[in-house]
Amino acid sequence: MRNKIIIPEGLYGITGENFANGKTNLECVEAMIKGGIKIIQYREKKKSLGQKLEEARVLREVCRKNGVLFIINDNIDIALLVDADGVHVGQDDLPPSEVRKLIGDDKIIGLSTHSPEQGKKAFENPDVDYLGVGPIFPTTTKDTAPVGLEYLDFAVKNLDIPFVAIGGIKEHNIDKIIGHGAKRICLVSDIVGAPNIEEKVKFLRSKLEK
Ligand code: 3NM
Repeated sequence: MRNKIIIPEGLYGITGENFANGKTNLECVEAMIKGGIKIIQYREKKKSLGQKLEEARVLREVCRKNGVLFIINDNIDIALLVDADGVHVGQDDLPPSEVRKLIGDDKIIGLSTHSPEQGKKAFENPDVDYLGVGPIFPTTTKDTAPVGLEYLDFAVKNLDIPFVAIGGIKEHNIDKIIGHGAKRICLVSDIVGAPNIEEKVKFLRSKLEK
């Protein structure tokens, strides 16, 4: 059953320690929460599983204390161990229907999609709770070619499922994304790389969450 947990509209936060100018994932997450972000994904490609588990445990508690949803990127094992609210997987990870068997009906499954075909397939899969739609613009945060605004337009028009616009979105182009109809937007490097993350999040939210 889809949408047993509401995916909040507004900003969707993702960790990105490599872009955080020396700040830790914990510092970034605390600042994002102070700024008012209601959903955070722990995405960490470089650390060992043990390090990720330890970090995720701490972040999970910070999110829980603040009523913020906590999603784990890729690692279903870690999501289960820390009792995360859900997992976010990509096209090359385990299929959502298999992930569902592992994490159960009460958890959120997000899936990255990069084309109308992928989006439509995900929309038709009841095990997928929300989509990532992107990368809209070029990004150095992920090694995937940009798909442009066309796929966002397709998603707004055809995919009646919560989705997060992502990829190369910054303060200077977020108005365009909002104008095209996205209700949930993720900026990774622009947020974690900001000198004052809390203020940055508050400013971006004032544009998006009216
Ligand atoms: N997923 P930034 S693009 C993590 O299109 C991620 O699925 C994407 O980082 C997708 O805001 C992306 O720094 C990176 O461009 C987004």
